[in-house]
Amino acid sequence: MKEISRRAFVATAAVSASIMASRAVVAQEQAPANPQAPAETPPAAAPAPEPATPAPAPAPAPAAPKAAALPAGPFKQPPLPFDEAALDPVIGERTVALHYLRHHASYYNNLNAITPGTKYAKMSLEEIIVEGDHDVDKRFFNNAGQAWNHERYWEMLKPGGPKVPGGRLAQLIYDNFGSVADLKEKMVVASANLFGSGWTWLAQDGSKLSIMNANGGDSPLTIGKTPLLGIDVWEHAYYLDYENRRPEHVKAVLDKLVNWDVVASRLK
Ligand code: MN3
Repeated sequence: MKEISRRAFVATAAVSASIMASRAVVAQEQAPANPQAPAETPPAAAPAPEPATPAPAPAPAPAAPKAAALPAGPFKQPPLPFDEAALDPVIGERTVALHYLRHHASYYNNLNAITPGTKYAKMSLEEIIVEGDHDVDKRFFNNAGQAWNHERYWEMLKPGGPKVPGGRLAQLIYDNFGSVADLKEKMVVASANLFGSGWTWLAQDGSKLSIMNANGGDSPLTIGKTPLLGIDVWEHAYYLDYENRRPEHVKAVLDKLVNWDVVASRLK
């Protein structure tokens, strides 16, 4: 069945190539005689032959990847601190599986491929981020940044934590933003204004909290601030569940998933 379709396609392509070739010859031959003359209209290409058999049924959706693909090291991806279905329905199981096992894992695989024999081979992720930020070759910075960002991301989404900030973190949010609701609203707006792929961060600098957008794998680490809470707004983080509705996704994560104990534990 497939073989017939492929042969039909090859035959059609061969006819088209032949027509194109003859057109080129005609144009070349006519050009010197009368450059202003309109190009000869070639005969219309023959319609593609109908396939002899019905098209095959669409393949079933691929299963979520399995943990066997985890990077071997020396840079190793930490285990996901919850079940892949644990964030459903805010973030679906398939999104988590693809995000963790393919996207996040790829950054360790890349580091394991590119760091041997370089000054980065023995560094921690944080050290690569700070050092690699000044390197013209951004592969080290980008992959270490994304590996590190996602480690904090999964940790911060770990189910079971309080859904509202408390203690010193609550006071800092009150002092800097007026309320938790205002902080969340500003983060949603900021995320919507981030052009392309990146992260919307809540960062700390002493008693000052601020919201910042970062492109690609950048983070507050590169400007000496403490990353408290980072929302991944690369499309792979939300597209299966929210399509292009990024603000809706960010609001749902802030309202329903963030483990505020983990965020508070990052305060300096
Ligand atoms: Mn991501």
